[in-house]
Amino acid sequence: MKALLVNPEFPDTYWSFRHALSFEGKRSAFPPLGLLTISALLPGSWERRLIDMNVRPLRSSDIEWADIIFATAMLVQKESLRRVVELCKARGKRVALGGPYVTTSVEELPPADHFFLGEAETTFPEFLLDLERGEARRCYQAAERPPMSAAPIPDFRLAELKRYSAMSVQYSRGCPFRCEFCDIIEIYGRVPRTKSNDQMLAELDALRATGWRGTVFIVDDNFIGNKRNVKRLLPELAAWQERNGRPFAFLTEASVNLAEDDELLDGMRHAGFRRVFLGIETPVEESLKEALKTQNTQCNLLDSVRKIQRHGLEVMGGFIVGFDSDPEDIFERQINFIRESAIPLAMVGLLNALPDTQLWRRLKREGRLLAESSGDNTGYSLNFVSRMDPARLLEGYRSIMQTIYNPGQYYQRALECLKRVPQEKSSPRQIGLVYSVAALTRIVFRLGIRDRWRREFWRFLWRVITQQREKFAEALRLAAMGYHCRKLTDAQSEVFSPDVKTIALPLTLR
Ligand code: B12
Ligand code: SF4
Repeated sequence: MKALLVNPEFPDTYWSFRHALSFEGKRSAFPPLGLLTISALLPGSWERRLIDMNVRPLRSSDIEWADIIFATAMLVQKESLRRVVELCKARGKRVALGGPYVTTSVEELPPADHFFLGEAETTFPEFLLDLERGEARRCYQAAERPPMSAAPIPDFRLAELKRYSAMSVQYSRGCPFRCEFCDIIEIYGRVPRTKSNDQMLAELDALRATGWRGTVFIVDDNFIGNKRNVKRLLPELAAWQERNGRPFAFLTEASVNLAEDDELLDGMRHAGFRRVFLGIETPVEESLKEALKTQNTQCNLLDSVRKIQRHGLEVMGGFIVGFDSDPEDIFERQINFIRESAIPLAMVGLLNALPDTQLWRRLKREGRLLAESSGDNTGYSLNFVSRMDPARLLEGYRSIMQTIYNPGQYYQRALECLKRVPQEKSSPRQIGLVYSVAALTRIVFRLGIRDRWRREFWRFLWRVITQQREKFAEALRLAAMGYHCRKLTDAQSEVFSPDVKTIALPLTLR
């Protein structure tokens, strides 16, 4: 059998990092780990090809070659997925779909042959047996979430590693918290399941054996969801890094209560964690309570961020506007918080009701749902009737994005962040390699010569060189990321019109 695994195209959003990746000569930030996992579950005798459409186009010849197509998607990829299915079905191919969009969608799904809802470690082997017997069903959904011991080592070699800026591995699934807007706890559950230490280290060995060096994203929804197990893993991870010449710099996602735990912070630092994405959401306590994000109300958020930064971790943050409890001055408060926290990469989004979340169910009860979310919470669209006047909300959201990604503001935050986060002596070679001469030349040409904000760029660089020269490579990375976010902000603001996307659409439920 010949299996074609397809990751549909992402739109150009803040999360695509596209404008920053071009400096490094990369096509995409991360490979599709779900498909690499599925590939590892296929029988050894099967031939397989991965087409990540964010890295290379899907050609007719790829489809012709295949006996069966396996495609994944997040909500935000649904249009591209639909086109992929049409192309494959037009050629008479068998198509199977899985991933978060298929799992949570309330809309009619594209006309594929098989659907996998939820995690596939137990259902996929069952499907393969059914297929062999000619009895493959239309829908597969496990009665229970599989243990992480069932997850195979992903088929890393299937991906064109050179085209990505980072690799992904996963340690745990699920999160113990209960934020109202979150679909993680619906898809992956509230009891975090982790891999064993041996399993995790074997995965890292496999990744290292591919020749990969540099950033590795531990894609857990909340890396510290099971603190007890993480604390057991971290010393082993640090020892593994030491033994292997510190090949990886880790990046992950965690809840803000990470700041309460010095043992965890020290453990992460020693194990080579360099960046962490925190779900901060909002500095407004009432809105946090409304969102059931109580873990963020039990601390001083600014102090927590500062403490994490002091432990050698650059903080990236997720922020949301559009809660019912948001006060009129929410936009200024978010801007001030982001400035004071020195978070360069602040991913601010509009509250979106993702399918089948607690928020979705409440808004449905209240008769306030308008449509399925586009999946992109930065796209100037609301899928529910907001308490705040929608035009004011969208305008305020725009003002946040334009302010925080204004180069003056952005470079200031980046400088402050560099100052706060101590440089690790033993960062992997990645920084040197990634920001090689070619990347440096591209950045200088684009930001220092062609860009209309070049004066701010040179001022930023001058201050880095004179005050924190050892962080030069980090500074360039941040400059590239800021450029990406500004390009998107400019592009989105141009097409933004407060009344276009808030029109009620008929909601068709599956
Ligand atoms: C890494 C990651 C990213 C990476 C991209 C990774 C990539 N190239 O695919 C980055 C950081 C770029 C990213 C961005 C975004 N992401 Co994201 N991301 C994740 C994260 C944390 C891990 C994904 C992963 O690798 N998982 C590990 C693999 C093993 O799990 P899996 O993909 O679920 O696959 C399993 C099953 O689903 C199934 N399966 C999956 N596909 C298929 C296909 C077939 C055929 C079969 C049989 C089975 C199958 O089998 C696998 C094994 O069980 C998930 C959360 C999560 N826990 O998965 C969110 C998640 C997928 N992202 C999400 C979102 C919303 C986004 C953004 C839109 C951000 C935003 N908030 O606006 C952007 C969109 C990207 C863009 N450019 O616009 C949502 C998706 C919700 C939805 N219903 O679609 C998730 C679930 C998290 C969340 N709630 O916020 N993301
Ligand atoms: S902490 Fe993050 S992953 Fe956990 S429930 Fe809240 S939003 Fe979801």
